[in-house]
Amino acid sequence: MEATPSFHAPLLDRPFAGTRPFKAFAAVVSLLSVVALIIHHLPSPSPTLKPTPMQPRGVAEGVSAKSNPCLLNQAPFNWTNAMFYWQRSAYHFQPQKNWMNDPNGPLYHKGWYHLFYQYNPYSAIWGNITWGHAVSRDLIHWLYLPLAMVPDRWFDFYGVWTGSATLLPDGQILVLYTGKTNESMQVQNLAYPANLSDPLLLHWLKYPGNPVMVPPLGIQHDDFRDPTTAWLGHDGTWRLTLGSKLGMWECVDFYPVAINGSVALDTSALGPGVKHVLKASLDDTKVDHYAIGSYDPMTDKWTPDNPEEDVGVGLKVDYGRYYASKTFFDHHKQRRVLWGWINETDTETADLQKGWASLQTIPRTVLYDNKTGTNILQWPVEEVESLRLNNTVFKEVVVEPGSVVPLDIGTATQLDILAEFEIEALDISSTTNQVLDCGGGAAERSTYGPFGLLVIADASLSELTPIYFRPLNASDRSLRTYFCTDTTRSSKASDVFKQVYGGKVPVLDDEKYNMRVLVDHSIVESFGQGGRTVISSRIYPTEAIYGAAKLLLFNNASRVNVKATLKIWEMNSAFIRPFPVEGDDSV
Ligand code: DQQ
Repeated sequence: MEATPSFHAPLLDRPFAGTRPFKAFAAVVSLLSVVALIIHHLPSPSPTLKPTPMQPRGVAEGVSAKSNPCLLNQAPFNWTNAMFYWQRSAYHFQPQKNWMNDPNGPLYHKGWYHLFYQYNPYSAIWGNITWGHAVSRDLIHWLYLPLAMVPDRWFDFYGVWTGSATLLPDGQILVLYTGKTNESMQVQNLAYPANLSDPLLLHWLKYPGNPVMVPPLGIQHDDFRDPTTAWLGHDGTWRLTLGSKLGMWECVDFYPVAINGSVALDTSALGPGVKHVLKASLDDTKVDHYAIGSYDPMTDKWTPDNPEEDVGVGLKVDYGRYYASKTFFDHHKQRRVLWGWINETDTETADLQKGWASLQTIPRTVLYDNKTGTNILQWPVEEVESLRLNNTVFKEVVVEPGSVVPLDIGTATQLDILAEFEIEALDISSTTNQVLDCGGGAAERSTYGPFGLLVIADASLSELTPIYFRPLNASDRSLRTYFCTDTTRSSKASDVFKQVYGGKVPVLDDEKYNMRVLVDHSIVESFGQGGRTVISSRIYPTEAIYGAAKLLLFNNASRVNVKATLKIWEMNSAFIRPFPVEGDDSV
């Protein structure tokens, strides 16, 4: 396929002002020492109660309520139904309506993947938190099921909050979740399926002896939440981690990765050749941070490989709009699968008008990157490729400094893009030092970049979202590369939070620059260098929608040509609809 270059520099001038890049700061954290959970014989099940409808609660009443403070003084944009309709994703999981946040208790059981999620059955803003439930054969096409758990006991009266599932060796499934009690204390509760032989796990029972854990001495009553999947220790005791506070850790995740980088491991795996990833969702900044380290099962102590890149000060799971992620070991396909919550960057007023808010990422496999030894690799599960339709290939398209090249692919709102870039005539020694990071966005030029893709752009480039590499000279004359997404020009609407996202990405000597980008209407998930650095972003264009959405290459380097080779698939929509469960109207 031929691509026609267009020689002008449309990214140099900003047609409208963006917000300053947001800077995460290091939080001082405290992780509760590993808590032993001894699982006793379970008592006989008791019937669950009907959900009690409650008034929606706002920011002041709880964690996780969405807020984009900088939008408070913005005049509301004149959104139309056609714009709202376009924003809804076609192949990402989201409920039929209303609010969703954290993924909870993912598991595989009798041929079905189960996803539970924090869900408000009554509104498109956070509140009334229950466990929504959906099942899938392949992690892509989903069937909504009735709510799995609702706040109906004193120990979860103000919300069935986040939790994880543990599969016991005898086949039982146990869920531990945080309940916010009738006195607003955060406690940990046990729940289990009423009927394990039901592949859909439709009915869930709460252990009558709940709570099984209450905040220990010295921990505030509202700083004790989000238990991980448990793992079996050398002494036959199950262990798990929970988040607590100096700088609140939410949704902690803790799992082993194989150093050889080729296999995934069950959560209880230990021994030589194994490292452990510790992830925390930082409540202050709403960012998921992780670090790789060593776990000593005898002392239950985890030590980061690189103390300068400890949890909270080093790597992010995803540098975009992403939070509360959780992995599970998929024993069916022997892989570790990561889910993450992507929230909105528009206003709550707009969410209420749309009738929905938030979606989940495409599930990603996670492996240790044995080439760099410093990071994990995230990659969309292979099943997403079943949605690929026709593809278009572009070979060695030369993009000159300060130019864009339109890619003629027809409809450009549902795409899976694989792109490889080479810089011509790289000469590190002759360049000067430059500002590291993603800079002020794609309009900020330097010797070798930025270069990459413009997704969801209109013909006049009045709206566009650049996804790009920014190779820069560090002071030691090494080349350091950043992988970035600039949403500052993705929408003309002023009541949308816009930001430049990104982080450093290792590019090894024998590697070309490569990215994979999943475009699905208002969600764009980008994977740099095979998934070493990942960025999920929300975009709300007003003109670059439906048939007006285009895809282009750009090169805003000041001195070098870039050569791009791409394979681009149009993506089908996933089949996501209610499961016909008799007598249920809650899904
Ligand atoms: N969301 C849940 C909490 C968790 C927070 C409440 C993270 O359990 O800490 O909806 O988004």
